[in-house]
Formats: sequence, structure tokens, C-alpha cells
Amino acid sequence: MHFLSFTPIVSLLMTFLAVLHAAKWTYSGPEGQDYWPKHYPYCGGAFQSPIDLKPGLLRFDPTLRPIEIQNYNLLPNEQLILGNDGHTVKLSLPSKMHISSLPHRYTAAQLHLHWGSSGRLAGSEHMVNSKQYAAEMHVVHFNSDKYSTLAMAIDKSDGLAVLGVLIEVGDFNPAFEQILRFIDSVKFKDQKVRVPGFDIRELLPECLDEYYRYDGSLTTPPCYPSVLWTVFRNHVTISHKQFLALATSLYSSVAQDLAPVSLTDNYRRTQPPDSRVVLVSFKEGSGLQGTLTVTSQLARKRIVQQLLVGDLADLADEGLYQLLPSGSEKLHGKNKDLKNQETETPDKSKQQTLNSSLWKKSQTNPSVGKLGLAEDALCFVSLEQRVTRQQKQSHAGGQLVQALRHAAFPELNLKSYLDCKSDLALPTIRHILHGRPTDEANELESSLKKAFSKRKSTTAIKQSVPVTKYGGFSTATVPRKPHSRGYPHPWLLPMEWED
Ligand code: 3TV
Ligand code: ZN
Repeated sequence: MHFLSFTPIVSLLMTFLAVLHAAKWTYSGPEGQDYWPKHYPYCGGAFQSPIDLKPGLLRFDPTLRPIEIQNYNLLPNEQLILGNDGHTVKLSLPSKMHISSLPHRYTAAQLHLHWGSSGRLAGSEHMVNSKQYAAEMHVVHFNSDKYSTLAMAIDKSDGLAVLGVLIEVGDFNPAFEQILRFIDSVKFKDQKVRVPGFDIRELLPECLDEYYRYDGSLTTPPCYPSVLWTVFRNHVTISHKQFLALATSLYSSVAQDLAPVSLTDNYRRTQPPDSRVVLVSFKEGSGLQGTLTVTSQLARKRIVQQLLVGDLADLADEGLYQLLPSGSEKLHGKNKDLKNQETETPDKSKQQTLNSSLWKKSQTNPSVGKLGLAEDALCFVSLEQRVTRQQKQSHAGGQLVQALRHAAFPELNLKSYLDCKSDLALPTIRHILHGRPTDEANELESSLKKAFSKRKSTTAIKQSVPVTKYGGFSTATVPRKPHSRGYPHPWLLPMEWED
């Protein structure tokens, strides 16, 4: 999803002009981060990075897979370019390097560093429980399934995936030395040097299973909210000498400048979390034990979203059974059998592609998507219709389906009813009425009666309010159902079940 809704030509022109007239920016002073939004409006917008990864923001998500990376083990004959762009020192990376464990292939483009200064061993961008580390490395990847270059991907909501590595001063790090030993060759802005390839995996912490995950932005102008962030739980170390080499060798000014400006403290301050949560792949030692589980609302939403566009059987091992009321674990075994049944539909590959971006967008944002409407992802289609169709396709009638309906539908339908105003079947409305506070139940019941009495005019209403075929899952383009006049609640239109 391009969050600038221009035609490709206008967009290209804007990019060209933006490059020509890219406003100078720095980390402090008159062009410092407080003033970035003047020229780069996204920097003053929502869902910005970095953030402070505080316990209150964290949600344990056992479905987060270990990060899998491919072809990081470069050989010395594969030359890379190390450069100073005036904001950071960056290393170009070959396109064979990629992340393979996300819904799309994310191809590596470059890595770079953020650091403090010689007197301040505090220059990381992300913080963990308000602790700032000495430095931070970012390995930038772009969604190469959808975009051909980093430049094309940079302003797309599913464009980038960045791996963040926190760096502490401690033991000498031989892998970082493969970069730092060339640092004097790129002291000034725009200087570049060829360096031999090495195993980039060695720059990452040993354990790639434990990480923080959230939707955020570039931490530098233009601050597009296009980054799926993965910040590893475990830090790496560099020696004090290595840190000083990084913090004292570089300048943000060109070599010819008579007044050289040191390149230090090139980190952005942490940004508000807005409505985001941060998913964590680990529980032990995180302070999350027993407080948040897979049955959290967020996890339920995700599982149901998967259910809506995916394959019921595929969910068997991903915790679907955990949605069910206690005692229904027995059904899990049953569910597993579904894997052997024919559930493929002609549209499946397309559905999964759509699902992936929807999943990505919604997974860390429980209330409003970065482009404003992620919540609608759950309600812009009739949940009932889709789940029922899914059930039919997977021949998964019976116990599992019944349990699922009882466990997952009441909450979702209530949400649809109160917020999303999507279609609801009368029996379901009655079902959710059951057990609600009396006032609410009465109001709903009278609305129902009126709605029911006008049911004969449904056809006419349907003509004036076309049934929307929400063909895609773009959260930015979900049309809102127009309110129909003459109904007690305009959204209380009886739903006709599709066969
Ligand atoms: F893609 C980037 C990032 F993700 C780039 S490329 C150039 C952007 C105009 C960059 F310079 C970055 F600093 C980051 S970051 O968000 O990882 N810091
Ligand atoms: Zn960065």
C-alpha cells in the first residue's frame, strides 16, 4: 500500500524533486530532530521509531517464529561498499542476503550504525525498559516480493523489515572489526571504500529466536511508517576501543569543509507508542509470565483473521484450539485430522498473499492501523459469512466449528455490532444479546424488532445500499458502509446467508 495516493508518474516526479531538494537534516541544532517535521511531515506523524520497549507495551506472542536469514555468510571475494553518508556509516549488502521467515521475502540492502559519543556510551535508538545501549546496528531489508528496489519499497507500508541489534561496550568483537578497520577510509561525508565480504551473521546475537516486533518507521527523515521492526532481545558487545573508533573517527561534513563537524550522537529520541503494542517472542524473564497469553484479544484477532482468509486445517498447530473453551483441547487432535482433507480453493494463493500484508499490518496494532483502519480489517467483511464459507470448504463441521462459534463469535460480533457496524445475522445478534446488561439488551431488542418488522423492505434497502464486495484487504481503502435512512440503527441490516 502506497501511502501517497499519487499516480506512478506524479509519484516519480515527487521523488525526483524530493531528491533534488532534499532538505538538510541533522540530529541536533537548527535542523535537528525537533524540526524534521517541517520538511518531512511523516516525522511528525504516527507510528514512529525508535520506541522505548517498556514492559507495559509488550505482548507475548508464541506464534512468532525464529528469525531465519539466508546467505549472510559472505566470502572475502564478495566486495561490499562501506560509505559515510554524513548521517551514519553504512555497508552495502548483496541481494542474495534475505530474511525467509516473514510472510514475504525481505532482501537485504544495507546495514548501518547509530552511536553516542566518546563521553557518552549511550547512542542506541531503541531502549529496553528505558535503558539506552551504547550503539545500535540496523540491517535494512526490503520486500522484494512486491518491490524491485529499496527506493521503491521505502514509502510502502509493507516495504521494509529492519533487524535491530543493540550494542553494549564489553568484549572485543571480531566481526565488527571487519567494518571498523576501514573506518579511517570513510572519515568524511560521501567517502566510500571497497571492503571484503565476511559472515554478516556474526554481527547478530547468537539467538535469533528472541526478539521484539512492532510496526514502525524509518528513524531518519523522511520517517516513512514503512518498517516492520525486529529488535533482538540479546545485545552484542564491542570493546571500548572499538566504540571509540566508531564515535571519534567520523565527520558529517565533507573533506573540503574548513570547519569539520564530528559525526556523533546520531540517534533519534524515542517516539510515542501511539496505539501500538510490541509483540515479544519470548516469555521467560520478560516479566510477562501469566499476564498475557495466546488467548489475549490480539492473538484471538490474529487467529480469526487467519481463519477468515486462510485454511482452517493450517491453523491446527497454530493454537486455534486455544481459542476454544476449556475442555475442548480434545478437539485439537480432531482438528489435526483436518490437515489431510482437501481444503484448497482456486483462490488460495491470492488469499494468502492478501492475508500476509493484512496480518503484518494488524499484528502489532490492536486499535488503529498505521494507515488508519486496521481495526476495520476484522469487520469490513461479514465474519460469519466468511467463516461459514471456510467451514464448508474445509468440511470442518461438527464439534470444532461449534466450539469455535461459541468461543470466538460473541466477542467479535459484539465488536462488529458496536464499532464496525458490519452485517450481522439476526440469530447472532440475539445470541450476543444473551447475557448483556439489561439496558443494552432492551435497546438492542427494540432495534431488532423494528428491523425485523421492516424486513420486507430489505430488497429496496439493498438497492439503495449496495452490498459491498470488499475485494481486497487493503486497510487503507476499506470503504465504509453508507448509513441507510429509515433504520433504527442504520447498520442493523438483516444479513442474508450466502450458500
Ligand atoms: F531504509 C533505511 C532505514 F530503514 C534507510 S535508507 C535511506 C532512507 C532515506 C536509512 F538510512 C535508515 F537510517 C533506516 S533505519 O530506520 O533503519 N534507521
Ligand atoms: Zn538506522
